[in-house]
Amino acid sequence: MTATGTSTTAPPARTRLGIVAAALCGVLALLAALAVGHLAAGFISVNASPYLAVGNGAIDLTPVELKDFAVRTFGTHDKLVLLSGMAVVLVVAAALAGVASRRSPWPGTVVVALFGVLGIVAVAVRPDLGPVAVLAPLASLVAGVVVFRLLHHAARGTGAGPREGSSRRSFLLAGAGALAGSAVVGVGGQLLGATRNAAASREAVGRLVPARTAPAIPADADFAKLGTPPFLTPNRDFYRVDTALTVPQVRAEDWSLRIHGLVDREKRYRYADLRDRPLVERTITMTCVSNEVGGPYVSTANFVGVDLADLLAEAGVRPGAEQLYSSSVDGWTSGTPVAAALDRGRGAMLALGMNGEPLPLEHGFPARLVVPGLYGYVSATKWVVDLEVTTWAARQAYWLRRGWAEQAPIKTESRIDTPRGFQTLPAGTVRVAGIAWAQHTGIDRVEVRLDNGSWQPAVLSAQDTVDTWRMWWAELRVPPGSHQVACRATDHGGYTQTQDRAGTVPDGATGWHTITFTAK
Ligand SMILES: Nc1nc2c(c(=O)[nH]1)N[C@H]1C(S)=C(S)[C@@H](COP(=O)(O)O)O[C@H]1N2
Ligand SMILES: [Mo]
Repeated sequence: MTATGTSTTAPPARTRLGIVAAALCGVLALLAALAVGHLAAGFISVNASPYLAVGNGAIDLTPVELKDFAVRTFGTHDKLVLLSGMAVVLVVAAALAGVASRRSPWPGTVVVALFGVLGIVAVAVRPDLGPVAVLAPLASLVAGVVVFRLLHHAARGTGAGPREGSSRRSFLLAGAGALAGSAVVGVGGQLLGATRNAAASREAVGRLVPARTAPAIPADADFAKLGTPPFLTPNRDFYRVDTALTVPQVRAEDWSLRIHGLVDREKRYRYADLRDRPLVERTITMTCVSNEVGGPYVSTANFVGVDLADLLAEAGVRPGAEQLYSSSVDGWTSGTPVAAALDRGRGAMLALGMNGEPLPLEHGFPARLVVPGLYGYVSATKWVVDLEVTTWAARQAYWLRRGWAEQAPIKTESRIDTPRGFQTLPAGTVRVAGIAWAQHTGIDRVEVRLDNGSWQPAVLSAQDTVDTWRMWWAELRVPPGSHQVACRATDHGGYTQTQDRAGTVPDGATGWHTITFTAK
């Protein structure tokens, strides 16, 4: 307990910090440490910023069930949730460390230093950062310890005691100074980091004009007026799934792609070499394996790039090659069957552009892989820098090591977009509309069913190619009351979606999308 003002034992009271001051010492030292780390990272790479590095480390260490839950629950906001959660934990821990240091600065010093060590480890294990990068968390550690000691010293006597008033003033000054300094340093780091942004490089690329364009999209390829998505997903609406807390910044002029492994000759391609080739354009619907039945992780774009099969042929794939193991600049990896990558009928691409622009930074600028018909985690490496031709035994990609399947063709699925679940509508004729996809096989028909009635056929949009989604609509006679509507697709291979519900792990969800609505 704090000594009260009536206490006559002045010496212990003078050396004991007030509880608020003690907590502030911890929190302000934390802020200073993070800010200094961020500034130092500004000179190296944003990913060396200890806070981001610890967040990235947390993502890589998260058990697959938890990660799946986070993606399901928070969707694309999962990263914001993680960073905010970390902030809360750090602030609380720093405050507690401060409170534990009311008599002596040592407990707080140790905790601050331990945080620093955590940052150093998180940066040191990142595959995309060189050894110099640990200087950022090291600077962070030093700043945290120094600021904590200085504030702690200034706070002496802020507990009840004879010097209470004056020491409170000097502590407040020191605290305000630390706060302002952290803000300046942190913003400086942010501005410095922004100068390494790849946006200007992307701007400078200009138009990527395909020599071979994709087949024209049929006029009635979507039923957007009836509540389906537009056929081509605008880039800003295209779903985004990746493990990167900060979008990797790779300038086209610094980028190159290496092809090696089971090949006759190792190859290295620069951006300028590739963009000067005759480019191909393909319309492709991408899907994430983490898409729940009815989920949002499916989008379609016109991709422009080069045939992956051309690049692999130039390197000369050797017999015995099974896996194309691709790595992104931030160390994420993916394993694609070599057969799928070489199959010219499938049309796997190294894409440089998307919907008439260079790839957006968050979709993999300068270059990514896109392989029609395979879930993104086994095919669609963004910020790709390395292709190793190898075997399945030799390399295990990021999600394979975390329990997802080695082979992951996209499953035939369909989704209801209108009505929305739990919507209330006038009874009578209700129009149901949605999307269906069966990449590389093609959608043959979609049926809908009210409650447990009989299946009735939906009207399908014109087929673009078998690699893109199709839209559908149907009208149902609906009496007043609460109802369920379900849909199911059948592909050109004759497969009708199974009713059996399966979760996303290990190779994609199954089941019929069913929604509940009320007719009045
Ligand atoms: N570098 C990198 N590439 C990646 C991923 C990733 O985490 N890192 N995620 C993959 C997954 S799981 C999917 S579904 C697609 C999503 O691509 P998009 O974000 O452009 O929609 O990217 C793939 N490429
Ligand atoms: Mo994915």
